[in-house]
Amino acid sequence: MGLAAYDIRQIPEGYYEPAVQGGEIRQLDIPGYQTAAVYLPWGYDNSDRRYNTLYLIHGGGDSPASWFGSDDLLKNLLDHMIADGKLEPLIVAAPTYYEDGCTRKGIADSHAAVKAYGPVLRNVVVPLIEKTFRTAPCRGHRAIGGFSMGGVTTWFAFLEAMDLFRWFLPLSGDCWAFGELGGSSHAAETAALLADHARGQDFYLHALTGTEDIAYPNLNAQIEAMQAYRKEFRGGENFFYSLLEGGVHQYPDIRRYLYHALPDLFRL
Ligand code: FER
Repeated sequence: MGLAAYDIRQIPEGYYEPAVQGGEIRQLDIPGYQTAAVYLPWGYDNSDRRYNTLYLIHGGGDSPASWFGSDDLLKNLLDHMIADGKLEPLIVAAPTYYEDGCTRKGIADSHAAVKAYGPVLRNVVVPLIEKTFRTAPCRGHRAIGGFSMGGVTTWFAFLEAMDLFRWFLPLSGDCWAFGELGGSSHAAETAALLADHARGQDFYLHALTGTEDIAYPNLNAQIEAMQAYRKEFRGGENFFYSLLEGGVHQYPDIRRYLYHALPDLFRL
């Protein structure tokens, strides 16, 4: 297949160890929802600049701590990328689609939570992040990405929030507009719907997954179907698809996708 690229960069040795210039993780209370984690880059408190913001959504059954808190691996990776000039300093907001007190986090419950999340993201999460932190508050400076159910969330944002986000990074997750695993079960309809929302819009979409990832068949079928819409999804211009040979449905490979894809965001 022509679109897929297999050149996903490897994370350099030492990037998971603490960097000399380290950012900070803050917890942010979101009304009605479980607490979000927010990465602020090194130097945030000593500047008055505004930052690009990535909204980064966790997988089903996981939490913001899956990105920031359970370990420092992603924080250290971002710190090193920024310190080495590979990535402009940015804010990474990791909110959750799970409501306060939610304990049912199976696939059907998570699907329902993600489907209901669009208005929350729009009316609660983004405004609160932008009130609390010095973000650059316009779509050219906002990205959304996520892993698995967070990838599903990212595709919903593509359909529902093109006015809020310009940059989209679905990681090992397909579009569920036509139901669970809709990227494969309803590939043609999904592609047509996405194309309807893409038409005439200025956006950047980079989907990434691994060939051994459980979501690969679903995402791959969807991406193949999307390639029928050449005017809307222009490979190498606004549409990218990267595959890691042997990559699996786990955060270590997902962090590698972020390492590979983040430097190309926010280039206007
Ligand atoms: C997929 C997208 C999301 C997928 C699985 C998920 C199997 C999520 C699963 C979960 O949260 O348990 O394409 O393929």
